[in-house]
Amino acid sequence: MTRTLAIGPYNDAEKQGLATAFDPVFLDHPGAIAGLDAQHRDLVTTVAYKGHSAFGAAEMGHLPQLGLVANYGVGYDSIDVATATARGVKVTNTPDVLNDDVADLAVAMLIMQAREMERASRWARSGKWAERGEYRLTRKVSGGRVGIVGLGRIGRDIAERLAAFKMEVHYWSRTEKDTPGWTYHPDPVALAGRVDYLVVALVGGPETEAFVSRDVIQALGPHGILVNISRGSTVEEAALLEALETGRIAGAALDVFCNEPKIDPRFYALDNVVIQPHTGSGTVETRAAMAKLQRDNIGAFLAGAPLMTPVN
Ligand code: 8YV
Repeated sequence: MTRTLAIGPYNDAEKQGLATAFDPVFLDHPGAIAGLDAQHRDLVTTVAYKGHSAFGAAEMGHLPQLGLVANYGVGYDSIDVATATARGVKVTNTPDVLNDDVADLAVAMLIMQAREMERASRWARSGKWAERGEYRLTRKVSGGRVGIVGLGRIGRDIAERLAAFKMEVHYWSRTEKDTPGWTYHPDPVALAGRVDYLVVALVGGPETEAFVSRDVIQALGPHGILVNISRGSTVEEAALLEALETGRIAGAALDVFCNEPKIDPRFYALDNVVIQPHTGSGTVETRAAMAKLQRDNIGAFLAGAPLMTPVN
């Protein structure tokens, strides 16, 4: 019986990689752990985790010998790290290898929303271009003012890309960073009031829950566009929906939502929202790199070597 469980929606290549390296038992969902027989659960030392369902005290409680939860993803807000630490369980994630893809998508979504690319495409496809003429004018991105909420590794990569678009870069972060030419705002409401575009690049989890609050959204104003590539939980979603429905902000481009993938259907009815199904890191190259880093962490743990990217 294997010491490793691979839990979550792995694709074929990821399954193959894990199977070759560790011959794990694959489970679709953490809820399936309880269904394993107790003899097997007692042997498990390692979990390769993927997905966004909660992995907490109940799941860990079924695995008395658990020593490692190796998360597939930079964000590990679904894993109860405090409980893991208290139980002596190490947690690892997959930072950095996805920064480029997530930053690329953030920039693409910002432009897509400002230039109304999805609506303009529909205009052309539906024959309206030929019937009614040119699509209406949209908004200029280059040279605009952008605010980044959370200047971690991904936030910084987004800001660098947008600086190349000659944008004025403003940011909020827990502490001021060494970023010559970029303007720090200790207050997220003040930041939102100064910019045309607000890009959320926070970590998920209880500390950032609804950090982009009703007041922040209100401050962004009727010409403002919100981009979120972090977690649905970082934005006060009810306030965002209201602001989009009533024109209190101009639009949003969202890769993440509360209750993914069963997102609030009110989003589907909105013309001023670009929706992506949480694909920030979703390229063949980056997902392969994430899968490898997850396997490297598991390999190191099983060999008693230092972990590559521990979070606790
Ligand atoms: C997910 C992500 O890992 O890295 C993160 O934090 O949100 C994504 O890259 C991916 O969707 C697989 O669950």
